[in-house]
Amino acid sequence: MADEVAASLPQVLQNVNSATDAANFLANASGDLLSCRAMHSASVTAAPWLNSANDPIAIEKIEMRTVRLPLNEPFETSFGSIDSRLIFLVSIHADGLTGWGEVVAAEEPRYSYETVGTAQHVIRDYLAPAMLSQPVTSLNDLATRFASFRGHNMAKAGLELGYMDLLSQVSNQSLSKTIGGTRVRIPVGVSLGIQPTLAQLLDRVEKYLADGYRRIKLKIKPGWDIDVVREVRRRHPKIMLSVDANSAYTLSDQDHLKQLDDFDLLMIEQPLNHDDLIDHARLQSILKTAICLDESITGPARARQAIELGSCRIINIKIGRVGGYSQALLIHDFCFAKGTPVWCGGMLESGIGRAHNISLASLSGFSLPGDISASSRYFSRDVIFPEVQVATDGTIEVPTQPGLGFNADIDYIHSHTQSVECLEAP
Ligand code: OSB
Ligand code: MG
Repeated sequence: MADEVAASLPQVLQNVNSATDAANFLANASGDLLSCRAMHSASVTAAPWLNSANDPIAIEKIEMRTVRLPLNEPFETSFGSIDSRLIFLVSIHADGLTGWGEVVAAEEPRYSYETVGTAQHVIRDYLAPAMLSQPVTSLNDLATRFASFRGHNMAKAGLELGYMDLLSQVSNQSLSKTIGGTRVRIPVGVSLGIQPTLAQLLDRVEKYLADGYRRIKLKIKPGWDIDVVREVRRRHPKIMLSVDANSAYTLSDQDHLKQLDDFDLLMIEQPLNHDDLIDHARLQSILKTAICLDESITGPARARQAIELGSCRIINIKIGRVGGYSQALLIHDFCFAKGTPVWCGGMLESGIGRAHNISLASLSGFSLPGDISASSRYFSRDVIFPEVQVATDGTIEVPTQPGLGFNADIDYIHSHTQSVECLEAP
């Protein structure tokens, strides 16, 4: 098994040779994972995203832009319902090229403490000046500059995304290839919000299964859980089915949650508090079903702790939540070495964030279907062309063109823009 894992690891990730190496790697890092990883990989030339073989990139301008897109249908979770998405795009300009990124923060601090407003502030006043102060030599260089600012992972990630699109264009290779991705197509699932009625939910399930999606995830909350899941499972005995509670329960609900063990679920995502690991470990010890952590995994150290404590058996990686590609790659490497399956979560991204998720999910460790749906699942028109499409076998093709592999639809973006702010090199 270990050999199999090693054999399928891309060259760029082979600097983590075993689970023990990976564990030491994260344990020793205590607060400075990046420099640790940089040291570790100093001799690995096939890691352009860490220590770039390219000339340093002198960023001339960073543009922050908000764009409001209506959602095809309201999206309801245990923390509320939204019917439009304020998309926060960043573009990074250098040498006549533009790299695109997305800050996935929402308007209100419900899923995370970050909001569009806090991210604008932190990028404007701290991260952009750090990025513009001198040419960026590598992803590691950028991440090291950002590491001196605490938290605000979605803000950091937005800029790392834009930088990685730009770096891939400069290197004339796909983003997937730049980060060591190996998959040519990625399997995907769909996340279904809480519906007004069970009949409407059952309709949605039918529709997305007919579209080919490989896994159905149901949002749950107290009052919309056991009976709903029982009925979906009764009608679809064989499908890959999971649930996501977005922290709607406490440990005192353990007997209630234990009933979910009857439905052969792939996982129960984030049942307990958003920053908890301890109670999840207690819950996992009494559940047959795997717990998957989303909100609680805010970075590589938390991923290591969650696995060591037995807080979960599966990890959801969102580039925004963990602070960018630098951190997502570390978590991926670690989980891969430990044999913990990971999958790529979603944040109702526009096509820009969605395209980055596709590249991330092309890494070998992403063995479970991601929450990466077609553009049309959320938006009647997306900000990129071509749109993201899901084939009838429930997979999305990983682009091979240089950079993101999708084009920003500038006219459409401009027509829906709410605010623009330009940050320039001194
Ligand atoms: O918990 O995974 C989540 C959307 C917004 C915030 C948090 C979550 C979600 C989703 C939808 O479940 C995933 C997607 O399709 O983008
Ligand atoms: Mg979730």
